[in-house]
Amino acid sequence: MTTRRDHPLKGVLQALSDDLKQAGELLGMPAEDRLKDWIETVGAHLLPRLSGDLPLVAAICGGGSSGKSTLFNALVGKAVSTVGGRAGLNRRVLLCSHPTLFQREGLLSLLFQPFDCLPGPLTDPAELTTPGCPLYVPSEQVSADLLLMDTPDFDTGARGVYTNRQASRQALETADVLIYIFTNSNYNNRDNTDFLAGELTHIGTKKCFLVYRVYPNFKPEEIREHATTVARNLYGKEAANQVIGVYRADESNAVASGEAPMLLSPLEPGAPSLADALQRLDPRKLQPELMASMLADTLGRAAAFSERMACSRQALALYRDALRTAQSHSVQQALRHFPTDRVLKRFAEIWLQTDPPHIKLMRKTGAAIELPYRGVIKIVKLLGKGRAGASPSAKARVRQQLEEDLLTAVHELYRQAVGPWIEVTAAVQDAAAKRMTAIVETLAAVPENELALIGGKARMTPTDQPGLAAFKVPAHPALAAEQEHLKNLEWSTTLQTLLSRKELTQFISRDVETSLKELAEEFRGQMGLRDKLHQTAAAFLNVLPATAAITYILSTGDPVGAAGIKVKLTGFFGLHDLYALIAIPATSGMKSADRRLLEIMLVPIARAWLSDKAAAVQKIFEENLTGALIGRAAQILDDSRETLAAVDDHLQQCRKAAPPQWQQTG
Ligand SMILES: Nc1nc2c(ncn2[C@@H]2O[C@H](COP(=O)(O)OP(=O)(O)OP(=O)(O)O)[C@@H](O)[C@H]2O)c(=O)[nH]1
Ligand SMILES: [Mg+2]
Repeated sequence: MTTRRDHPLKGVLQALSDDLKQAGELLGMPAEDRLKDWIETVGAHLLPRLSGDLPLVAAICGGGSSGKSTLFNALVGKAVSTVGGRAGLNRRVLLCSHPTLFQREGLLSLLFQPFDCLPGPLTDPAELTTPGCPLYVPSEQVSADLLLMDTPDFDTGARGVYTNRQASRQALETADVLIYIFTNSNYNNRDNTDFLAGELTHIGTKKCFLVYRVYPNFKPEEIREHATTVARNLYGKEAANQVIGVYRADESNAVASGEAPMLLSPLEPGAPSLADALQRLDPRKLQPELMASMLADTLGRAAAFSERMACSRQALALYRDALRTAQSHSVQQALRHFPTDRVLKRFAEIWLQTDPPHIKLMRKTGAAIELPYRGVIKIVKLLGKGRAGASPSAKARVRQQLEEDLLTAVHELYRQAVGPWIEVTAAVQDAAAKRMTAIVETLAAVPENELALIGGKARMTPTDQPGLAAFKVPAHPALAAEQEHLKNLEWSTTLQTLLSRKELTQFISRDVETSLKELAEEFRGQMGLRDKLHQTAAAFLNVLPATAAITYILSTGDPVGAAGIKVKLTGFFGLHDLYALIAIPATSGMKSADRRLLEIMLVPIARAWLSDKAAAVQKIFEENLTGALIGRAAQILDDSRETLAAVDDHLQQCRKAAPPQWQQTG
């Protein structure tokens, strides 16, 4: 919700946060802790700071029994917070400010958004010793520009489980400045300073005061030395700029017995008292500095997320391409043993039957074969001798072989589709393979610890076969749900369904007729009247089954020098060109000129037929296996393109909307 006093940055920052959240969800990184943390921090701590004038929030923090509540009471001028010898006494946050602050409508709910409940007035101090919502108490002694917090300790507990850390963390994240109180027994406790250092620099860098509760006989040099250790442990090299005052609080029996308030004195002579220093901290001065460092941090991290997300998008495109390439391989696998001989023979029959009447007449009179292709008759006779019909058992064998090929191909594709990796070879010359190679190179820059976001490290390595490269591409986290769905399918049932599907049966046998008829018509159309080739076609086709005996191989390289007729098939994703090699027995006694003629006839038929079948197999694969993955990937790629463009746009707008005093220099 925006109000009149909201800074213009608030709207764009909110939009940036929404975009990043959406992009994270699209790209399968909702569980990414750093993104979640960023979104929460922006919502809880940065956006509220863009809503008009806020008081300066100063939180007193430290280990159990270090004297936090005693210090709080001294600063607010009355014994309101519970004090005691048992470490971990305070379980809740206690707030104090001028009474007018608590009358400002909506202020507390804005500041305490990260807590699940709104602060209520303190009625019974005993409530502070039970966990619950923050409580507040007004005091005339504190200005309305300052909100002081007494916080639960962050070190009571055992074996790494700290009772009050969560409550303490929430309070510290809400604060603009911290007052860290420590004693001689815990000043060098790294566990404490490490925790605090994390909070101080969680988003931007917060400044702090140090209060050392010491024995009166401690010399200033000793105090300075210990305070320096603490400061260094908190901020490293930046310590001198970030610690804005060091105070000593001498141990006193009067304080212990509650007869006197804690007395603080600045370590540096002439420095203001802590109360004065706090009152003098102008929120309008301190906050721009904090805002500048918070914004720099926030926008820097957002830019890093956007970069990572762009990588994730690329990784998804890579996965989709690899899957489609694997699918092409499986199509190739499924078409390995297609019965070219039967196809060609039947085509010849159809061709003859569908000849126009005048051609039929010409054929009877012998006119047709007077035309340019002499020698055809001779070949027909020659080859006709070897012709063999397909027996019923041969037909059954062919069918079985086809089924086997198809099942092997489906199995292989399923394994790739549900696996953590796709491993596939692709022709380096192919456009898809070039794109995949480029993506693999870009993604090589993703650091080890970020690889989980894109599923793992993608690789491309050359193979023994020239022109072929091997790709190993991790499954993308954004497709986890679709992969899981595929995994959960009962595989044997899926196969059953697949095998019983109408189009599959048709693929294997029945629609042969229709396709061939269509093919014959198409050829006639293409040849035109001037082309007399078709008149001799029938003669050829009649004997082709014996000639092209019938084996063909599908390979992804050009079978240079191989004996037989090469049929180049294009349009297989990731495979560049596929070659079907149709073998012609050397014994056929064909002259090279006749062979060329045969090739002219045979190549288009084989190409059209195989392309048609390849499309049919691919359709079966997509409908049953890969479609959900490929479709979802395409959709995410589309949606995330827009979302990431919006992220970058809003990032720029945020940078522009930040006033100069919020721009970090150096
Ligand atoms: N002798 C002496 N005792 C002090 C002084 N300041 C605090 N104490 C005692 O130290 C004990 C702990 O003080 P608290 O102010 O409750 O400490 P705290 O950090 O709020 O403790 P928790 O709320 O339990 O985390 C109490 O018994 C105080 O009376 C001091 O300056 N001198
Ligand atoms: Mg306390």
